[in-house]
Formats: sequence, structure tokens, C-alpha cells
Amino acid sequence: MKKPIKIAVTGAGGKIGYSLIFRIISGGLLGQEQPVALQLVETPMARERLRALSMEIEDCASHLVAGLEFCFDLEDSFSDADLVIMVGAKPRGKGMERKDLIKLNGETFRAQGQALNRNAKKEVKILVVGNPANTNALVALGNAPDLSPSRFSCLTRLDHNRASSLLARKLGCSVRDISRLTVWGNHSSTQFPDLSHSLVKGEPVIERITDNWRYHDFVKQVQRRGASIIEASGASSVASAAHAIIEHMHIWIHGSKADDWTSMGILSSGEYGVDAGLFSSFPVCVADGRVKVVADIDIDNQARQLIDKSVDELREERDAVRHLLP
Ligand code: NAX
Repeated sequence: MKKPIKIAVTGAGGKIGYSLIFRIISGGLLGQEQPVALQLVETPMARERLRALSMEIEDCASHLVAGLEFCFDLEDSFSDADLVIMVGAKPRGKGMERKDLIKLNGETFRAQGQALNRNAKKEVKILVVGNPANTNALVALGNAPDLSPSRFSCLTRLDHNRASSLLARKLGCSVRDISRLTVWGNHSSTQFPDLSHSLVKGEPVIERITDNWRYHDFVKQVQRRGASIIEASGASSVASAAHAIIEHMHIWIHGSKADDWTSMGILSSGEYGVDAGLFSSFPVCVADGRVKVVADIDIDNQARQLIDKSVDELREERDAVRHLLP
């Protein structure tokens, strides 16, 4: 049997955690031959929920579970973790403004970034999911000076999947026929899902749709998809978020498909006019665990404006957490 891979999941006792953990222990992330040791990181208030979760994990009798520990203290969190999935975050409370939530969760990610710096392996892969995901990733990275920025990413694969699925429905094809779709910017209602370079069965998508649809209706629908789910169910996406987390990590570990790319939130080095030092979603290719922004994509005027709007929001978020950055 292979040596177990240690996976720390924060917020494991929440809704996404409940879907994600069972995907991991059934081999959805690392396959049927790779055992996993889970470290579930939560607040003490979730102790009983984790106790119930651990009983359910035991009752799955999965041959892949080589270890299971709970962590309620940041002192011990992320110790020797190979993969860290940071889902835990506080939801926006009644009367709370977005900038209050950014600050509140920023404090959490500062402390967690410091714990990552102390305890995680240097070659760890860290995915931030908890919102505001891009800015939380920025705060965690800023407080982990001994870890390379290349170890951090944030989730925009759910937005990518939403865009891909919507386009496939529009064209009456399978999502497998679609490639080279990009989500730019923030994981928020300013994100820009971009079809300018997308292909359907190898042919340009823009030959089959109008500019009006791709810059207006399509963009709005993808941007509002999370809100539509909240309107319909009263809660944010759960299973599709867990699915996107699995895909994001799978691609990071095993690489992206030849002739295609994915969308991932990573630290900008100034590519495509996104300020260096912001976490933004980009089109990326992954090989041997290394993430590279796809080069030389043309950006037309309409796309430029939409990207800039999202980058403006990322700057505002960064300014709201400046005091948490060194
Ligand atoms: P839940 O409220 O069900 O679960 C959150 C869990 O995090 C709770 O169990 C809570 O106890 C725990 N938690 C809070 N603070 C913590 C801390 N300091 N340390 C450890 N655990 C902590 O939310 P859920 O539906 O699971 O969503 C989790 C987060 O994912 C939210 O911030 C949500 O907005 C975000 N999402 C991000 C997405 C993305 O694409 N980036 C999509 C899905 C989701 O909306």
C-alpha cells in the first residue's frame, strides 16, 4: 500500500465539507490505490458535528482512510499536510456589509496563513474556497512568508463549470465538446466568463453565438448563478462546489488536458493587466504540478472593460485587508 497523503480540510463540519469528504474517501480525488489521512480543522462549536461526521466516515468502511484526526486549535493545524482545502469561513450575517465580512474572514485567514507557515510541508498545495476566496488567499499567502506563492490557489472552477454547462446547453452539445473557456477576475458577481477563444468540437464558439449573448446574457447568467441557487434553495451551492474542488485539485495534481486550459485563482505577476500581487482567476495550463498562465490571448475592448471591473473590485478588497498583510 502507498504512503498516505495527508489532506487537511478546514470547515469540514459544514455543508461543503459534508459533500467533499465522502468524495475524497471514495477515491474521487486520488484514485483507488492512494490512501489518505484526513485532518479536519474546525471551530470548537462544530465538535459534535465532527463526531457525527467521523462516525459516518467509519461507517463507509473505506479502505482508503488511513488516518482521521480533528483539529480545533490552529497550533496543530496543517501539520505535515500535503494538500490543504480551506473551506471554513463565516457566512455574511444579518446587517453585515461585504467589507465587514472581508475583514472578519481576513482575520481567520491571517491566523491560518501563519499556521500554514509553521506547520505545512513546503511543497503543500493549498486551495482557498471560503469567501471572499481571492482575498482570503491573498491574506493567507501574505502571512506565510516561508511558502512559495505557487503553493496557493483559490477556487474559480465552479464558475468555469457553470459557464461550460450553460454554453453546452445553448449550443446543444456535450460539455466534452467545449474547450478553452476562461473565467477572469474575482469569484464574485464581477467575474468575467469569457468565450472569446473557446472552441466547440475544435471550431470557434464565436461563430455560433452573438456578441450580445456572450457579453451580456451569458455573462450575467454565470455571474448570477450562485445567487439563483440561493434564491431557489435558501443556501449556497454545496455539491457542485465540492465537485469543483475535486476537479481543481485533480487538475493541479495530475495536469490539465492537452489542447485545453482551466480557470484558477492564482497570484498575479501582472499578466493581462491584472495588478501584480492580486489573486485573480486566469486561464491556466498545469503540468507536473506547475501552474502556468496561458500566454498571448487577445483581449478585445469589451473583454478589457469586464476584466478591469473585476480587478477594480479585487483592489478594493485588498485595500480592506491591507492591515492584515505584512
Ligand atoms: P457552512 O456554513 O455550511 O460551513 C462552514 C464551516 O466552516 C462551518 O462548519 C464552520 O464551523 C466552519 N468554520 C468557520 N470558521 C472557521 C475557522 N476559523 N476554522 C475552521 N472552520 C471554520 O458553509 P459552506 O456551505 O460549507 O461554505 C463554505 C464557504 O465556501 C463559504 O465561505 C462559501 O461562501 C464558500 N463558497 C465558495 C465557493 C467558491 O467557488 N469559491 C463556492 C461555494 C461556496 O459558496
